[in-house]
Amino acid sequence: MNDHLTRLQAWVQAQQLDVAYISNYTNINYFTGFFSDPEERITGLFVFPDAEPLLFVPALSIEAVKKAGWPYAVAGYLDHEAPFTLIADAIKQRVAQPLKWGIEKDDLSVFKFEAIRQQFPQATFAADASRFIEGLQLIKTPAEIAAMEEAGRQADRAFAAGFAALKAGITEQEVVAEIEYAMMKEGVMHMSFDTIVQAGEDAADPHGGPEQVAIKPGELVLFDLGTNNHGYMSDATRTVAFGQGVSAKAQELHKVCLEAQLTAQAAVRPGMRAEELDKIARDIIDRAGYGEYFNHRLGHSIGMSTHEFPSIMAGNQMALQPGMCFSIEPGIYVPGVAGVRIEDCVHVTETGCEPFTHTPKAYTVID
Ligand SMILES: [Mn+2]
Repeated sequence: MNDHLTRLQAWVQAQQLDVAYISNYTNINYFTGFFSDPEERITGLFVFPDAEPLLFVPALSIEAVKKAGWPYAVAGYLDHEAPFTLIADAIKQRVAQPLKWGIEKDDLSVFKFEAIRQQFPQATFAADASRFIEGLQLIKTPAEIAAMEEAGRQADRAFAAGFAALKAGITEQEVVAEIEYAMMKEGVMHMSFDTIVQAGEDAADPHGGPEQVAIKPGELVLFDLGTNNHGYMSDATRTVAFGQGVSAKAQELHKVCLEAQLTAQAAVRPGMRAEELDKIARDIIDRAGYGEYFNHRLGHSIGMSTHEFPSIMAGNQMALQPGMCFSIEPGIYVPGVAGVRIEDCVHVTETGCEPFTHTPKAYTVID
Protein backbone atom coordinates (compact mmCIF):
# COMPACT_ATOMS: atom_id res chain seq x y z
CA MET A 1 0.00 0.00 0.00
CA ASN A 2 1.46 3.40 -0.84
CA ASP A 3 2.21 5.77 2.02
CA HIS A 4 -0.71 8.10 1.27
CA LEU A 5 -3.18 5.22 1.29
CA THR A 6 -1.63 3.66 4.41
CA ARG A 7 -2.15 6.93 6.24
CA LEU A 8 -5.74 7.22 5.04
CA GLN A 9 -6.49 3.72 6.32
CA ALA A 10 -4.85 4.59 9.65
CA TRP A 11 -7.17 7.60 9.88
CA VAL A 12 -10.19 5.38 9.16
CA GLN A 13 -9.07 3.12 12.01
CA ALA A 14 -8.32 5.98 14.41
CA GLN A 15 -11.71 7.58 13.74
CA GLN A 16 -13.35 4.15 14.22
CA LEU A 17 -15.07 4.46 10.87
CA ASP A 18 -16.62 1.58 8.97
CA VAL A 19 -15.74 3.12 5.60
CA ALA A 20 -14.37 6.31 4.05
CA TYR A 21 -15.70 7.44 0.66
CA ILE A 22 -13.17 9.51 -1.32
CA SER A 23 -15.03 11.21 -4.15
CA ASN A 24 -12.68 13.98 -5.38
CA TYR A 25 -10.92 12.70 -8.49
CA THR A 26 -7.69 14.59 -7.75
CA ASN A 27 -7.59 13.03 -4.30
CA ILE A 28 -8.39 9.61 -5.78
CA ASN A 29 -5.25 10.11 -7.90
CA TYR A 30 -3.30 11.07 -4.77
CA PHE A 31 -4.26 7.80 -3.07
CA THR A 32 -4.38 5.39 -6.01
CA GLY A 33 -2.17 6.69 -8.83
CA PHE A 34 -5.21 6.52 -11.12
CA PHE A 35 -6.38 9.82 -12.59
CA SER A 36 -9.63 10.32 -14.42
CA ASP A 37 -12.15 13.13 -14.46
CA PRO A 38 -15.32 11.03 -14.81
CA GLU A 39 -17.51 14.10 -15.36
CA GLU A 40 -21.09 12.97 -14.70
CA ARG A 41 -20.11 9.33 -14.21
CA ILE A 42 -19.35 7.99 -10.73
CA THR A 43 -15.86 7.26 -9.43
CA GLY A 44 -15.21 6.51 -5.78
CA LEU A 45 -12.47 5.13 -3.56
CA PHE A 46 -13.75 3.20 -0.53
CA VAL A 47 -11.31 2.55 2.31
CA PHE A 48 -12.05 0.21 5.20
CA PRO A 49 -10.38 -0.30 8.59
CA ASP A 50 -9.63 -4.00 8.12
CA ALA A 51 -10.31 -4.87 4.47
CA GLU A 52 -8.60 -4.00 1.22
CA PRO A 53 -9.69 -0.75 -0.44
CA LEU A 54 -12.08 -0.73 -3.38
CA LEU A 55 -11.87 1.56 -6.38
CA PHE A 56 -15.23 1.89 -8.13
CA VAL A 57 -15.18 3.36 -11.65
CA PRO A 58 -17.13 3.42 -14.90
CA ALA A 59 -16.60 0.00 -16.56
CA LEU A 60 -14.80 1.67 -19.46
CA SER A 61 -12.03 2.72 -17.04
CA ILE A 62 -11.26 -0.66 -15.45
CA GLU A 63 -8.36 -1.44 -17.78
CA ALA A 64 -6.90 2.02 -17.23
CA VAL A 65 -7.05 1.46 -13.45
CA LYS A 66 -5.08 -1.79 -13.82
CA LYS A 67 -2.60 -0.10 -16.17
CA ALA A 68 -2.04 2.62 -13.55
CA GLY A 69 -0.80 -0.10 -11.22
CA TRP A 70 -3.68 -0.18 -8.74
CA PRO A 71 -3.12 -3.55 -7.00
CA TYR A 72 -6.41 -3.85 -5.10
CA ALA A 73 -10.03 -4.48 -6.01
CA VAL A 74 -11.60 -2.49 -8.81
CA ALA A 75 -15.27 -2.69 -9.73
CA GLY A 76 -17.12 -1.02 -12.54
CA TYR A 77 -20.59 -0.21 -13.78
CA LEU A 78 -22.05 0.17 -17.23
CA ASP A 79 -23.84 3.37 -18.14
CA HIS A 80 -27.31 1.80 -17.88
CA GLU A 81 -26.62 0.28 -14.45
CA ALA A 82 -27.33 1.88 -11.05
CA PRO A 83 -23.89 2.71 -9.63
CA PHE A 84 -24.90 3.21 -6.01
CA THR A 85 -26.70 -0.13 -5.86
CA LEU A 86 -23.51 -1.82 -7.06
CA ILE A 87 -21.38 0.25 -4.67
CA ALA A 88 -23.63 -0.77 -1.76
CA ASP A 89 -23.39 -4.46 -2.69
CA ALA A 90 -19.59 -4.27 -2.90
CA ILE A 91 -19.31 -2.46 0.44
CA LYS A 92 -21.59 -4.98 2.19
CA GLN A 93 -19.23 -7.76 1.09
CA ARG A 94 -16.57 -6.05 3.23
CA VAL A 95 -18.60 -4.50 6.05
CA ALA A 96 -22.05 -5.94 6.61
CA GLN A 97 -23.47 -2.83 8.23
CA PRO A 98 -21.37 0.29 7.62
CA LEU A 99 -22.71 2.84 10.07
CA LYS A 100 -19.91 5.37 10.56
CA TRP A 101 -18.80 7.00 7.31
CA GLY A 102 -16.05 9.44 6.47
CA ILE A 103 -16.80 11.64 3.49
CA GLU A 104 -15.15 14.57 1.75
CA LYS A 105 -17.41 17.39 2.83
CA ASP A 106 -15.69 19.81 0.43
CA ASP A 107 -16.45 17.59 -2.52
CA LEU A 108 -19.29 15.10 -2.14
CA SER A 109 -22.32 16.38 -4.01
CA VAL A 110 -25.74 16.35 -2.41
CA PHE A 111 -26.82 13.94 -5.15
CA LYS A 112 -24.15 11.38 -4.25
CA PHE A 113 -24.66 11.92 -0.53
CA GLU A 114 -28.38 11.23 -0.82
CA ALA A 115 -27.70 8.15 -2.96
CA ILE A 116 -25.46 6.73 -0.21
CA ARG A 117 -27.96 7.62 2.50
CA GLN A 118 -30.71 5.86 0.55
CA GLN A 119 -28.59 2.69 0.44
CA PHE A 120 -27.58 2.96 4.11
CA PRO A 121 -30.40 4.74 5.99
CA GLN A 122 -28.79 4.10 9.41
CA ALA A 123 -25.43 5.61 8.44
CA THR A 124 -23.91 8.72 10.02
CA PHE A 125 -21.43 11.06 8.31
CA ALA A 126 -19.68 13.02 11.04
CA ALA A 127 -16.06 12.45 9.96
CA ASP A 128 -14.78 14.96 7.40
CA ALA A 129 -12.08 13.43 5.22
CA SER A 130 -11.48 16.82 3.55
CA ARG A 131 -9.83 18.23 6.66
CA PHE A 132 -7.73 15.09 7.12
CA ILE A 133 -6.60 15.03 3.48
CA GLU A 134 -5.62 18.70 3.39
CA GLY A 135 -3.40 18.06 6.41
CA LEU A 136 -1.92 14.99 4.78
CA GLN A 137 -1.16 16.89 1.57
CA LEU A 138 0.51 19.74 3.46
CA ILE A 139 3.97 18.13 3.48
CA LYS A 140 5.25 16.84 0.15
CA THR A 141 7.54 13.82 -0.10
CA PRO A 142 10.87 14.08 -1.97
CA ALA A 143 9.26 12.25 -4.92
CA GLU A 144 6.42 14.77 -5.01
CA ILE A 145 8.88 17.67 -4.86
CA ALA A 146 10.85 16.12 -7.73
CA ALA A 147 7.64 15.95 -9.80
CA MET A 148 6.93 19.60 -9.01
CA GLU A 149 10.49 20.57 -9.94
CA GLU A 150 9.93 19.00 -13.35
CA ALA A 151 6.65 20.93 -13.65
CA GLY A 152 8.63 24.08 -12.79
CA ARG A 153 11.14 23.40 -15.56
CA GLN A 154 8.21 23.05 -17.96
CA ALA A 155 6.85 26.40 -16.78
CA ASP A 156 10.24 28.02 -17.39
CA ARG A 157 10.13 26.75 -20.99
CA ALA A 158 6.57 28.05 -21.30
CA PHE A 159 7.74 31.53 -20.27
CA ALA A 160 10.51 31.34 -22.88
CA ALA A 161 7.93 30.43 -25.55
CA GLY A 162 5.69 33.30 -24.45
CA PHE A 163 8.48 35.88 -24.42
CA ALA A 164 9.63 34.71 -27.87
CA ALA A 165 6.10 35.16 -29.22
CA LEU A 166 5.88 38.84 -28.26
CA LYS A 167 5.85 41.06 -31.34
CA ALA A 168 4.03 44.21 -32.36
CA GLY A 169 0.38 43.54 -33.10
CA ILE A 170 0.11 40.05 -31.60
CA THR A 171 -2.88 39.63 -29.31
CA GLU A 172 -2.92 38.34 -25.75
CA GLN A 173 -4.88 35.28 -26.89
CA GLU A 174 -2.41 34.55 -29.70
CA VAL A 175 0.47 34.61 -27.22
CA VAL A 176 -1.45 32.12 -25.05
CA ALA A 177 -1.91 29.92 -28.13
CA GLU A 178 1.84 30.03 -28.88
CA ILE A 179 2.70 29.08 -25.28
CA GLU A 180 0.28 26.15 -25.13
CA TYR A 181 1.22 24.95 -28.65
CA ALA A 182 4.90 24.91 -27.66
CA MET A 183 4.11 22.95 -24.51
CA MET A 184 1.91 20.44 -26.32
CA LYS A 185 4.59 19.84 -28.95
CA GLU A 186 6.97 18.83 -26.17
CA GLY A 187 4.36 16.50 -24.68
CA VAL A 188 2.88 18.66 -21.93
CA MET A 189 -0.77 18.12 -22.78
CA HIS A 190 -2.29 20.00 -19.85
CA MET A 191 -1.59 23.35 -18.35
CA SER A 192 -2.44 23.51 -14.64
CA PHE A 193 -4.96 26.31 -15.33
CA ASP A 194 -5.95 28.53 -18.24
CA THR A 195 -2.85 30.51 -19.21
CA ILE A 196 -3.07 34.23 -18.46
CA VAL A 197 -1.44 36.84 -20.68
CA GLN A 198 -2.50 40.42 -19.94
CA ALA A 199 -0.93 43.59 -21.31
CA GLY A 200 -1.09 47.18 -20.13
CA GLU A 201 -4.22 48.15 -18.23
CA ASP A 202 -5.72 44.67 -18.74
CA ALA A 203 -3.29 43.32 -16.15
CA ALA A 204 -4.86 45.53 -13.49
CA ASP A 205 -7.63 42.90 -13.23
CA PRO A 206 -5.99 40.09 -11.23
CA HIS A 207 -8.74 37.63 -12.17
CA GLY A 208 -9.04 38.63 -15.81
CA GLY A 209 -8.04 36.54 -18.79
CA PRO A 210 -6.39 37.06 -22.16
CA GLU A 211 -8.35 39.19 -24.62
CA GLN A 212 -8.29 39.37 -28.41
CA VAL A 213 -6.53 42.73 -28.21
CA ALA A 214 -3.15 43.62 -29.70
CA ILE A 215 -0.23 44.09 -27.34
CA LYS A 216 1.39 47.50 -27.81
CA PRO A 217 5.05 48.47 -27.43
CA GLY A 218 5.57 50.25 -24.13
CA GLU A 219 3.18 48.00 -22.20
CA LEU A 220 4.00 45.69 -19.33
CA VAL A 221 2.86 42.14 -20.13
CA LEU A 222 1.89 39.78 -17.32
CA PHE A 223 2.26 36.02 -17.85
CA ASP A 224 0.72 33.69 -15.25
CA LEU A 225 1.02 30.04 -16.20
CA GLY A 226 1.73 26.53 -15.05
CA THR A 227 1.81 22.96 -16.24
CA ASN A 228 0.45 19.64 -15.04
CA ASN A 229 3.30 17.14 -14.80
CA HIS A 230 1.67 13.73 -14.22
CA GLY A 231 -0.70 15.26 -11.71
CA TYR A 232 1.73 17.67 -10.04
CA MET A 233 1.30 21.37 -10.81
CA SER A 234 3.49 24.36 -11.43
CA ASP A 235 2.32 27.96 -11.19
CA ALA A 236 4.42 31.08 -11.76
CA THR A 237 4.02 34.67 -12.88
CA ARG A 238 6.37 37.08 -14.62
CA THR A 239 5.67 40.64 -15.73
CA VAL A 240 7.96 41.91 -18.51
CA ALA A 241 8.22 45.07 -20.56
CA PHE A 242 7.37 44.81 -24.25
CA GLY A 243 9.62 47.23 -26.14
CA GLN A 244 10.66 50.68 -25.02
CA GLY A 245 8.47 53.37 -23.58
CA VAL A 246 7.02 51.76 -20.45
CA SER A 247 5.88 54.60 -18.22
CA ALA A 248 7.88 55.50 -15.13
CA LYS A 249 4.81 54.72 -13.04
CA ALA A 250 4.49 51.18 -14.44
CA GLN A 251 8.21 50.62 -13.95
CA GLU A 252 7.87 51.72 -10.33
CA LEU A 253 5.08 49.19 -9.75
CA HIS A 254 7.39 46.48 -11.04
CA LYS A 255 10.25 47.64 -8.81
CA VAL A 256 8.10 47.63 -5.66
CA CYS A 257 6.47 44.29 -6.47
CA LEU A 258 9.85 42.69 -7.20
CA GLU A 259 11.31 43.92 -3.92
CA ALA A 260 8.31 42.49 -2.05
CA GLN A 261 8.61 39.14 -3.83
CA LEU A 262 12.38 38.78 -3.43
CA THR A 263 12.33 39.89 0.20
CA ALA A 264 9.56 37.47 1.13
CA GLN A 265 11.15 34.55 -0.72
CA ALA A 266 14.50 35.21 1.00
CA ALA A 267 12.80 35.41 4.41
CA VAL A 268 11.14 31.96 4.38
CA ARG A 269 12.26 29.85 7.35
CA PRO A 270 10.79 26.78 8.99
CA GLY A 271 8.92 27.87 12.11
CA MET A 272 7.92 31.24 10.69
CA ARG A 273 4.17 31.79 10.76
CA ALA A 274 2.38 32.02 7.41
CA GLU A 275 0.95 35.43 8.29
CA GLU A 276 4.43 36.78 9.06
CA LEU A 277 5.52 35.99 5.52
CA ASP A 278 2.47 37.72 4.07
CA LYS A 279 3.25 40.77 6.21
CA ILE A 280 6.88 40.97 5.03
CA ALA A 281 5.73 41.41 1.42
CA ARG A 282 2.72 43.56 2.29
CA ASP A 283 4.73 46.00 4.41
CA ILE A 284 7.01 46.76 1.47
CA ILE A 285 4.07 47.47 -0.81
CA ASP A 286 2.30 49.45 1.93
CA ARG A 287 5.35 51.62 2.58
CA ALA A 288 5.62 52.40 -1.13
CA GLY A 289 2.03 53.64 -1.01
CA TYR A 290 0.39 50.85 -2.98
CA GLY A 291 -1.10 48.76 -0.17
CA GLU A 292 -4.68 49.25 -1.38
CA TYR A 293 -3.68 47.84 -4.78
CA PHE A 294 -2.37 44.54 -3.35
CA ASN A 295 -5.81 43.07 -2.93
CA HIS A 296 -5.18 39.36 -2.38
CA ARG A 297 -3.27 36.98 -0.11
CA LEU A 298 0.45 36.52 -0.65
CA GLY A 299 0.13 32.90 -1.63
CA HIS A 300 -1.61 29.57 -1.77
CA SER A 301 -0.32 26.06 -1.28
CA ILE A 302 0.16 23.87 -4.34
CA GLY A 303 0.56 20.19 -5.16
CA MET A 304 -1.81 18.00 -7.16
CA SER A 305 -4.16 20.97 -7.17
CA THR A 306 -3.03 24.46 -8.07
CA HIS A 307 -4.69 25.85 -4.96
CA GLU A 308 -4.31 23.77 -1.82
CA PHE A 309 -4.61 24.42 1.90
CA PRO A 310 -3.39 26.62 3.55
CA SER A 311 -3.14 30.21 2.34
CA ILE A 312 -0.20 32.48 3.11
CA MET A 313 -2.23 35.34 4.52
CA ALA A 314 -3.07 37.48 7.54
CA GLY A 315 -4.69 35.40 10.24
CA ASN A 316 -2.95 32.15 9.38
CA GLN A 317 -0.68 31.40 12.32
CA MET A 318 0.41 28.01 11.02
CA ALA A 319 4.16 27.51 11.24
CA LEU A 320 5.94 26.85 7.96
CA GLN A 321 7.55 23.40 7.83
CA PRO A 322 10.01 21.71 5.50
CA GLY A 323 8.12 20.09 2.63
CA MET A 324 5.36 22.68 2.48
CA CYS A 325 4.90 24.03 -1.06
CA PHE A 326 3.27 27.37 -1.74
CA SER A 327 3.30 30.44 -3.95
CA ILE A 328 4.82 33.81 -3.10
CA GLU A 329 2.98 36.17 -5.42
CA PRO A 330 2.62 39.79 -4.48
CA GLY A 331 0.74 41.91 -7.00
CA ILE A 332 0.00 45.60 -7.51
CA TYR A 333 -3.00 46.42 -9.68
CA VAL A 334 -3.62 50.08 -10.40
CA PRO A 335 -6.73 50.52 -12.54
CA GLY A 336 -6.08 52.55 -15.66
CA VAL A 337 -2.31 52.22 -15.25
CA ALA A 338 -0.94 48.67 -15.13
CA GLY A 339 -0.88 45.45 -13.17
CA VAL A 340 2.22 43.69 -11.95
CA ARG A 341 2.45 40.29 -10.30
CA ILE A 342 5.63 38.27 -9.74
CA GLU A 343 5.30 34.71 -8.48
CA ASP A 344 7.40 31.71 -7.71
CA CYS A 345 6.14 28.61 -5.97
CA VAL A 346 8.66 27.25 -3.48
CA HIS A 347 9.20 24.31 -1.17
CA VAL A 348 10.36 24.95 2.36
CA THR A 349 13.72 23.41 3.25
CA GLU A 350 15.52 23.02 6.59
CA THR A 351 17.11 26.45 6.17
CA GLY A 352 14.86 28.45 3.84
CA CYS A 353 13.12 27.63 0.58
CA GLU A 354 13.84 26.63 -2.99
CA PRO A 355 11.77 27.86 -5.96
CA PHE A 356 10.37 25.49 -8.58
CA THR A 357 10.80 28.09 -11.35
CA HIS A 358 13.98 29.94 -12.31
CA THR A 359 13.02 32.39 -15.09
CA PRO A 360 14.66 35.70 -14.11
CA LYS A 361 12.41 38.08 -12.21
CA ALA A 362 14.40 41.29 -12.66
CA TYR A 363 12.82 43.96 -14.90
CA THR A 364 13.29 42.67 -18.44
CA VAL A 365 12.63 44.45 -21.72
CA ILE A 366 11.63 42.21 -24.63
CA ASP A 367 12.15 43.88 -28.00
MN1 LIG B 1 -0.52 31.25 -8.06
